[in-house]
Amino acid sequence: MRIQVLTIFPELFEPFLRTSLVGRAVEQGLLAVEVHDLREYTEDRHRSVDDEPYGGGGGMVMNAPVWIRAVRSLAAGEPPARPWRILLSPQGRRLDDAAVRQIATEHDELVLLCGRYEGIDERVRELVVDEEVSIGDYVLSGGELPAMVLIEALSRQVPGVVGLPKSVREDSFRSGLLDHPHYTRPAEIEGHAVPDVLLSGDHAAIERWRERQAVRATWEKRPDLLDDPERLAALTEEQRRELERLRRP
Ligand code: 4HQ
Repeated sequence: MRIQVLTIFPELFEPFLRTSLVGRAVEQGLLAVEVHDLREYTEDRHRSVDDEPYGGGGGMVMNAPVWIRAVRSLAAGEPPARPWRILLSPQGRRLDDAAVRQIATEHDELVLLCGRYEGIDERVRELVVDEEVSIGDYVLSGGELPAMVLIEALSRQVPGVVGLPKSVREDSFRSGLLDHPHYTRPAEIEGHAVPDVLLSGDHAAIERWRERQAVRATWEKRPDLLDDPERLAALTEEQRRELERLRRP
């Protein structure tokens, strides 16, 4: 997968792209990320990218012409022959697991537009954006953190990036639910013990316990996830029985 980013703060991406899972994916050539400084596409002496809003009011608005030049120079033509253009914005489709998977499967090349200030001239959306994506209902100062969130989530969908085949398999096994609790040493902390089954060495029993715990965690913390028929259909027999017990104790 190849991702190009447009931003006035390219330096924000440097440690992120060098570190951890994303860093390794880039190093291994599984993921290519190119960060472009929007100011490189300005044509005035001061390299300005914003101006006062028509109609007045506070704040500044990012200029359309510089964005349009930049996006077209990175992603010319028509899809699927050119990269898919995503604007990070609170007005976008809310990012969730289904959206991440869809973007990852449908598009091999992306351009991510990271805005700043009070927003971007509406003509940018109209002329050079294919899709708007939001990472949640809160207001940030720029699209850079949302772009990094999207890049990290997408990278995990690229084959070969998430290393351990075992954890991937067990992940999809419990797919769509919250994770079961995790423990490591010591076996007891201030009277809080690790559940016995995890020390039993009985791997089948441990797997059944984890499946049940995933259902319980979801029931207690995110019951809305259990309203989704797709998720219910993906439950194992063990998980179905646990859900029955929770529903009528
Ligand atoms: N932004 N999810 C960029 C966001 C946001 C979000 C606000 C985007 C500021 C300039 N983006 N503008 N939430 O809060 O994606």
